[in-house]
Amino acid sequence: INQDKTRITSGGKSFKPVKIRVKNIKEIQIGEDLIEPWYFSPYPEEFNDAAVVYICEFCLSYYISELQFRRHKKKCNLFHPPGNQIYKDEIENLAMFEVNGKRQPTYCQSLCLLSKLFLDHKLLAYDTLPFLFYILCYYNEVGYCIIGYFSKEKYNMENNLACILTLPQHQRKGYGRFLIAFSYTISKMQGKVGTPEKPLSDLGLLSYQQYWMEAITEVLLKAKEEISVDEIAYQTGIDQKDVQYTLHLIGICVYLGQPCIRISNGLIEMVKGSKAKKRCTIKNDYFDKQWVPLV
Ligand code: 1VU
Repeated sequence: INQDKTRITSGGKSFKPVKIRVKNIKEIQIGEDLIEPWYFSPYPEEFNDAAVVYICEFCLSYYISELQFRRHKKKCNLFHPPGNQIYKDEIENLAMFEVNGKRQPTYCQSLCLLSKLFLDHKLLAYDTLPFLFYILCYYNEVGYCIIGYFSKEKYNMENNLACILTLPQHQRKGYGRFLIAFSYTISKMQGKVGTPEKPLSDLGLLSYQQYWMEAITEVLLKAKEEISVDEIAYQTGIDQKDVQYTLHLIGICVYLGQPCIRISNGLIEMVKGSKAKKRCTIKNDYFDKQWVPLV
């Protein structure tokens, strides 16, 4: 380990130095929440010694001085992400905003810095121009506070999601599932199927496996007759490879003279139970009627 806290490791046969960055930010405060980051994120170097990094819950700008942060809060006039509101659920007080990385580079770079604190396996996108960002917020009388987001490359024909995050204080409440479902809803609106960018983190994989399993089982249970992998992909927006992967993963592909699908009562109960737990599901009526996916 060097003095600058980088570690030189061997990367296989030919010796390749690999820099491993150690966690640099001790705590962040965003809104009312004080959160301990999980990983390194390239905030300016002077932030490394700060006890707390203060992050504005609306514009995501960051400060190490509480005084400067308070001054910022007095004059910050942003009360929602700087993009178009494309979805609103007035029962759950949830809204989705589409932010263009080309038009709002500062906000999107701040969002990437924030999300890197909880993502280990992704490089930080300094160039936000090729991405759209879909920000999930809950709203109250003060404004629209970020819960999580996913990004999507504008001109990628395969990947319908590049990066996904639910802020730690909101995790395990179904928002990750909501964001994943949203990415597939957009694919279906575009008449496409899609897959998330690889690699997936451990938590990303767990969330996707659960989503794929529920979405595919639901289609299978509704099917009145034989159904092909292509048809399942079409109905769910999940690409054919992920459909096949999931069918094998849940072990419902059996060979009875020909490939068949056998769904156990256990799986049906599990999917029903999981659905019953979900607080927020996507409703087509809640989309802005004027909005169409950009790409
Ligand atoms: O709650 P259920 O059991 O009904 O469903 C969960 C569960 O099956 C699974 N899951 C987990 N299982 C075990 N331990 C966990 N900690 C865990 N977290 C999730 O996923 C189902 C959905 O759960 P959720 O809808 O409540 O999901 P969250 O809101 O907690 O968000 C999931 C993500 C992955 C977004 C969240 O954990 C997160 O932001 N993690 C840090 C960043 C990250 O790893 N992102 C994914 C990187 S991969 C990538 O971006 C490329 C596409």
